[in-house]
Amino acid sequence: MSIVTKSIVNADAEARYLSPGELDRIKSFVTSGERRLRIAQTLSDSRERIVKQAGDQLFQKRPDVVSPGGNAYGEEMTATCLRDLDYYLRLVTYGIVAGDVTPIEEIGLVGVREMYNSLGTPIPAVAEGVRAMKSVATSMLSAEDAGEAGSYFDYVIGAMQ
Ligand SMILES: CCC1=C(C)/C(=C/C2=NC(=C\c3[nH]c(/C=C4\NC(=O)[C@H](C)[C@H]4CC)c(C)c3CCC(=O)O)/C(CCC(=O)O)=C2C)NC1=O
Repeated sequence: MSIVTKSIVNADAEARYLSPGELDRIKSFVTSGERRLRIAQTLSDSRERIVKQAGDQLFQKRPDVVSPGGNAYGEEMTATCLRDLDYYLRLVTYGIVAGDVTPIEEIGLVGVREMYNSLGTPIPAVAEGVRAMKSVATSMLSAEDAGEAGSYFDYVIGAMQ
């Protein structure tokens, strides 16, 4: 839910007007809109490159995951692993557009530990892959845009610690 919808739902639940604080937060959401959309566009356009380079970095750092016995060993499993990175990049773009981590949380982080544990997927290695995507993605952005985008990647990484 975006900050706009959320504020309206909260205010209407109490049958009141939006408070000055809520209007301030909506104002900063609106004024940062163009920047957030620009960032999401860049990351969406570059998704293949970001996922590919981050995968290369991850497998260099964690050769065990693509070695025999590793969770991402074999062409099909490696492709599934890269698909998961692409999922998280997509969710990061949702968060950036919404100006809110809730979509990332609800779609990709609730129950994630249990899921990866049951698949035998090492969560620290997934976090490493997301960290690599952050580094590739932010290198394509201005310092200010990188700061904004970086915080959403950090949110995902933090949830996987
Ligand atoms: C959008 C929200 C969403 C997420 C996040 C998601 C993740 C997800 N990753 C899966 C599998 C998997 N995920 C990985 C990922 C990896 N293995 C490693 O060693 C690496 C560290 C890592 C890549 C970074 C692998 C290899 C599998 C297949 C495991 C298997 O089939 O045994 C599966 C099991 C079903 C399937 O294969 O599709 C799910 C549900 N699905 C979703 O709908």
